[in-house]
Amino acid sequence: MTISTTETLQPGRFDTTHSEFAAQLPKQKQHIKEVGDKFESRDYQDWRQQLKEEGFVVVKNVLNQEKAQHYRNEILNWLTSFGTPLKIEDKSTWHNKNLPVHGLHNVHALYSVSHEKFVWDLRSEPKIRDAFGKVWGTDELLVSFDGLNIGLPGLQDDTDIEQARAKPWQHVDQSPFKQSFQCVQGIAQLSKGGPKDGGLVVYPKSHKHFTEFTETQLDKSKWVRKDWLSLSKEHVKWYEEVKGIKPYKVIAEPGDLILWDSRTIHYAVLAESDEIRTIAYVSYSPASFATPDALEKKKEAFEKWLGTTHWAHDNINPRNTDPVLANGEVDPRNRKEPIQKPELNDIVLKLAGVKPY
Ligand SMILES: O=C(O)CCC(=O)C(=O)O
Ligand SMILES: [Fe+2]
Repeated sequence: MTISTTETLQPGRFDTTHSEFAAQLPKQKQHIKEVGDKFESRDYQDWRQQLKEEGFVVVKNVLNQEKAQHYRNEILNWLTSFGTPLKIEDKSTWHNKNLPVHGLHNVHALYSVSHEKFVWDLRSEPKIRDAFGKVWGTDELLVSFDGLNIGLPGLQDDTDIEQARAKPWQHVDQSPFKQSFQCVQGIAQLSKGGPKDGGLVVYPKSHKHFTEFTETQLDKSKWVRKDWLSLSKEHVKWYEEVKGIKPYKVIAEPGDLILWDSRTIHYAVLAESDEIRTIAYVSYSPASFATPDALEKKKEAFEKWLGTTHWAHDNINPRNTDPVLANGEVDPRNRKEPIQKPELNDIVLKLAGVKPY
């Protein structure tokens, strides 16, 4: 099955007309800013200090090896559940046409995968929730309905797509209209993430220059509300040459949790090794950050088994596009619900924003 661009997969991120939250909800905005400022005003004796200072951190061993292996297997079983010739043990079958429709950068977020039971089991893991709880100072959290990243080294495709995929794609996942610490993104690392393996690249400390960057390097009249900002070569040059910030490949092991501030510049690199990258995106924020409107949208997305973006509490724009094949037809293998539905327990319903705290 052929690739679809990130744009077609994530309509919500590109919908600039949605939600006038910033202008209309000053109280909510103030609350979010206060919580974020509080985090940044303190010093910590643990990993939070690195998150605060460097804009990213690896929290070790939030899952034991058995669990990491279990979730990895679930991801690979899901990938091979579409009745295509794809076989994990046979590299010659690693062709894009044998995969479910996904984003250019190996993000899988369609076919209701965001709501598979194993994804919800992972989101419910106590040590993952605790890590975010420590950042935000509350265990009353919402979670994003986010996707997976599955990187098959040397995945075959059309040459132009292979070339596009290999290029750096520096970006931040926060709108310039949001000028404070308010979203922490996460990767539950389920495969090896050594120097040669596929993985996240960050620009340490770049989060500290977000305000200056957006005010001086962007045309303010073109600021958009979506939580996605792609950086041009000139923008990257500004960070590298004016601010002296260099990219850093994050090293992580199965069972670790990578966290980063959404204002930190980042992208992912492809593997130079044989390791299949298997990770799940997880992001949690305080339930108090969400407006009634956002909660309503979240509930609807949950009920329809739709994914959203990296953000748990805002810009809840469901990914309600069908997977479209290269020939323009909707994939006949499309699913409108997960293969195995999650258990609708209290933890899941509260994280989903369906049940109030
Ligand atoms: O897959 C990755 O490491 C990064 C993807 C990304 O940019 C994100 O999750 O915001
Ligand atoms: Fe990102």
